[in-house]
Amino acid sequence: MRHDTLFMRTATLVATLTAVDFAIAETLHVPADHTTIQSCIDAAVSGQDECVVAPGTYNETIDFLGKAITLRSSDGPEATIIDATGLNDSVITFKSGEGLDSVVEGFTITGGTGGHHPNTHHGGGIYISHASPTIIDNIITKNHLGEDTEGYNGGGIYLNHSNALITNNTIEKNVALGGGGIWMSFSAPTIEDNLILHNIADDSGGGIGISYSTGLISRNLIAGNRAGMLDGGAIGMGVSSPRLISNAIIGNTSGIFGGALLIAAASAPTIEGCTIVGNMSDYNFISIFQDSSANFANSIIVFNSSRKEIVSIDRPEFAHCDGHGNNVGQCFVCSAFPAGSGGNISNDPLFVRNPSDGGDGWGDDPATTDVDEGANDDFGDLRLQLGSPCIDAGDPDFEPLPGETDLGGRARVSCGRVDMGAYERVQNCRPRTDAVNRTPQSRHLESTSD
Ligand SMILES: [Ca+2]
Ligand SMILES: [Ca+2]
Ligand SMILES: [Ca+2]
Repeated sequence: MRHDTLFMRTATLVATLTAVDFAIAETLHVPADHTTIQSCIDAAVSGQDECVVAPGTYNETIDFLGKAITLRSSDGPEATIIDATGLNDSVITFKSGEGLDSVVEGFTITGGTGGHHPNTHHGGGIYISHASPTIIDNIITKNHLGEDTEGYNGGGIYLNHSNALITNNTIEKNVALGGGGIWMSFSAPTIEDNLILHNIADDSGGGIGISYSTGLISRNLIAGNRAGMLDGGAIGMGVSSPRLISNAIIGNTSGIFGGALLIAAASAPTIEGCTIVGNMSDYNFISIFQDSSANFANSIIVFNSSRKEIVSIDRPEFAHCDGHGNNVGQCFVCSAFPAGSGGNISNDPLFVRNPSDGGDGWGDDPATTDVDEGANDDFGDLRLQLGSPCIDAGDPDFEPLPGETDLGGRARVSCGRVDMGAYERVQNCRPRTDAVNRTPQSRHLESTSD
């Protein structure tokens, strides 16, 4: 009897260990195994299974339910569409403490109107609160937060208390009150290698709206976004200090302040290796105020414009930047840009091709419903031509992170010294003949008097 008991215990223990050690991760197929995406997530075992979705259009909304699983398409975002049209909610929701091992990969995410609060809608495409999932390789487009609600942020993606990873997505033509493309509050996400295009914020932050947040925003193309009535065409921030690294910020507009950037309410971002070109607003295209500061380094800030004079703003710091061709006298950068000191210059950067709005402005003007003025926007080719004054003109002491690349995916530093702007030019690294016999000190003096 005693022997039997011991045997049974041992058998139970072995069975338990076997179940744990040899659990087979299952790939669940939609619609073959589960007719809807949500029913697949309902069935999936957290930390173990994945849901793979076949091409098609799925009219549903998704909640990850806290599960550490990968939800991916078999054939990529163009062929696999989650459309929440008519369902009056966010398309995908993370609100149960999900971490980076909860993954959405390879979908078109559209038709969302946000949800989750009685009178306010947030997160048309993806709603993330107190969770930090991975959002990769999706097209998040034409999500439009309801206009009859009291407040609504994050047309494409809404982040609240989140350290999410958002990478390799196209976030395009979403509409919200704040943060047309992305909204973040109390968050520190990583937003890398995305196209953030033609989103509209009726209020602030056409591309990205940032509130009480930090985080890393790097290697994104942020272009043609619009903050209609207020400010921050590309990015609007308050009480925030994110790092903006190697982004191209092109052709964004706002109704009042900061066609490119609004930096307000004790914000203190760093802007490094960025190319900021062709942005437009009524007042200064980079607006910095309410005890805010901004450190610009190794960046190109050219051909931007503002229609009216400056109002009160705080002074940014510039080091090794090119400020050139900005609309004269009507913006901070053009009137007070410190060319000739701190490694700053004022020269045409010689882009391969300058951006052009096609003659009818950047982005779709909502006032004209019959024509999309954004359709002819050309965001140019902002790589540097041979002979550009921005080549090897960045901070000589700049050290890239291991594996860090420029916006085009090349090494961030070529020829021993970083270039200004988002794109590094790779070329033959011959020593300049005029510099051969100079000491480092004399070269330094020359560079500061450019
Ligand atoms: Ca246009
Ligand atoms: Ca229009
Ligand atoms: Ca270089």
